[in-house]
Amino acid sequence: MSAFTTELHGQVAVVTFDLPGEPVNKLTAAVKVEFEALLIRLRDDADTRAVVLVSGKPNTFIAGADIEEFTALTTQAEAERLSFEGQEMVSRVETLPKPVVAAIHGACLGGGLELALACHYRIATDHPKTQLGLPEVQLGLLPGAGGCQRLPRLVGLRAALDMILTGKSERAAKALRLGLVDEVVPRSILLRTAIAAAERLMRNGLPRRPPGGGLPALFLDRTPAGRQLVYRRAKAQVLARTGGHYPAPLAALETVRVGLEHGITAGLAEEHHAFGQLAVGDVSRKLVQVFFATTALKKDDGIEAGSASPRQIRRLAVVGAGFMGAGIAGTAVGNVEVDTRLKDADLARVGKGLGAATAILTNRLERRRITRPEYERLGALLSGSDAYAGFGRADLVIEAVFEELALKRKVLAEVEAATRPGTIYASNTSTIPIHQIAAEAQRPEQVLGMHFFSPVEKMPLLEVIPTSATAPEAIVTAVRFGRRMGKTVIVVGDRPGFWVNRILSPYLNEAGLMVTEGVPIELIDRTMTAWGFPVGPIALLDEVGLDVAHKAAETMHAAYGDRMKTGNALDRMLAAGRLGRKNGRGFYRYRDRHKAGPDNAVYGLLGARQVEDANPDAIERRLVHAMLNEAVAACAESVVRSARDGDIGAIYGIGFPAFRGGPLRVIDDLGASRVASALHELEDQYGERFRPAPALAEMARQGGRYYAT
Ligand code: T1G
Repeated sequence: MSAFTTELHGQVAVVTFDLPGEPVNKLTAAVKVEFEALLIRLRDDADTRAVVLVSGKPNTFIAGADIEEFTALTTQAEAERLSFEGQEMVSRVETLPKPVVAAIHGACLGGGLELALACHYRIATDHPKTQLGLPEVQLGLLPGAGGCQRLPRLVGLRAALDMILTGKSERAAKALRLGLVDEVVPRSILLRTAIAAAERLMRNGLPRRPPGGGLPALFLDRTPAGRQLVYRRAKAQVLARTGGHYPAPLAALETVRVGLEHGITAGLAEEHHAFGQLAVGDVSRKLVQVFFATTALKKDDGIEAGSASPRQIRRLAVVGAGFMGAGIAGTAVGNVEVDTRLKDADLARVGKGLGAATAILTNRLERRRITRPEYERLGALLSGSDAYAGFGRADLVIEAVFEELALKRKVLAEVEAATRPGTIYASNTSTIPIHQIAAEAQRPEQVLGMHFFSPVEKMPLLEVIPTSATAPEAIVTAVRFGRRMGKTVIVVGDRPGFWVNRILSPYLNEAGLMVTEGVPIELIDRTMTAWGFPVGPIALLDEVGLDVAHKAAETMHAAYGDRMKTGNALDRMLAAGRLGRKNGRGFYRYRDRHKAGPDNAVYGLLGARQVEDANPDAIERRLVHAMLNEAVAACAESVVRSARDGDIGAIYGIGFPAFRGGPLRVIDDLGASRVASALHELEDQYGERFRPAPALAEMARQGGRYYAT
């Protein structure tokens, strides 16, 4: 069945792209063949003097090349050819002797945007689902159908690099400001406007687009010297962001440079050559696996499909107006647009929390993600109280009070008394088992955990933790609500620390032990950022807060015994009044809340003498294997339902390096027996906390893996 239908409106051929049987339009090999045949027909059809390309999908223009198709390619030559053919197809649009107008509603991404760039005019709808971007670098690729050549020529070098090197998408309003689209219209008049534009181009010829950007662009975008400056700065930024672990952005930058400095033909050749290299590389393979795992999780409600329906959440209440509670409230209002009441014991804290929640909206307003009217409307959804007034109307209550079991039980009892029987209660606890919190609950079937990560408005993961008593309806409601908040949600087992803090704890403990041994703080952190983490373990302790970390460590030690025993580092730091970033004094010094460097006084405080010849490889080996070993143990206890959930949880929860695929992929790549041997060596050297988990020893014996491929 054809992917394209054509209807003549006067002398304008309206081509509708609607890939049969697919939720989105993708550029497959078959689609390319059909589209190129259609272009020839349109070229030769005397009745057609202009073309409009529109999508038949509800919220997608074109989602790009078919990721499944090119990941099936095995050789660089095949991948290079796929890119070359994509370039050829797109060029045939640009060279069609009749104007082509792209009428864009919904996701216009990757090859979809590259196709639109080759059209002669672009109109986008102002709908929130309309996003334009070249996300290829997020898949370890680069735009391989001419995007690296056309985008810089349309919007300027700096704006193009900003999109290509990050893979970020832009909404229609920003796209218009950039010159990426020529008009933005409401969805209802998109087709009519596109046909009118096509007729105008038929009459008046193609639009001339004077280069924009003012004086800065005159030098930085349009002179070789200026562009050299831009290339150098862009490369430095990429390396600072990626640590050199991700080849795609660097290859994309080089492809853009070649095209601008040596002409589009050279640029296209560089583009398909680089695409071929990247597409068969391990980093791209890993990032595509992360993409498909994330996509699959969008449809995974954590319960047997169809076994329960989610309840509608019209009103949310959050208990605890601290950093996390305010973040949850602000993100819920901003993303779900739900009426949200923030409650705390005293009004001063409520006021502070409302301020922090509103700041999330203000940040979006300043970044022009929302308009002033939207800002006012969303802000009006927020309210606060030092009493449970209004909780009787809440459909979901999220508790985010201090990590104290007795306090959490008290709040649960108060909330149950103030809410309806059908109200769902979620604790944002980071380590305390939910069944302990719910031990005296009147309605345990409504109680579960929703563990957000800090800062809530930025971190993409949510752990939903049901107990054995939690009703499936409560689970699916929490999962769907978390997804509407913009989170990737994994449903995890009700064991202390759940998944992310379970695997993080031995890693942080080991780092703390190293500091008491005198291993330089900066060397520890630099070693792990070089390995691919966004921040090092010691800096992470300061970020989380040493009091919070200490509380969590106590819970984990009580639950798992000496394997999770922490040294006395945190005790001594707290005794000295050091809380980390939050009070400007931790393992690091802070100036105006910015990290100023390690505080050497810490070594004295911990009774440690700095070691001069600490070995980064030994640091990496200890810390990585501490985490891998715990991941195996937690998997064996079914803390996660699959290796997919475990890897996605680590990547989105603690920034585990995505190019490595996650802790369980790392174990598969290294091989269980090699990991077990390394742990035996570490056990001999540092003690039984490194003893391989029984499940790992078994995997080593059986040659077991977590993934089939
Ligand atoms: N290829 C293959 N499958 C895709 C796909 C794609 N490009 N995009 C989506 N799908 C599938 C997805 O796996 C899911 O499948 C279903 O469509 C619905 O997706 C030459 C080489 C478009 C914003 O990176 O960001 O172009 O699970 O649940 O929430 O330079 O999908 O139903 O079987 O996510 O409405 C670049 C990736 C490709 C865009 C829609 N393009 N897709 O989100 O639906 S590389 C991308 C998305 C490229 C060129 C290069 C999102 C979406 P299933 P969904 P959604």
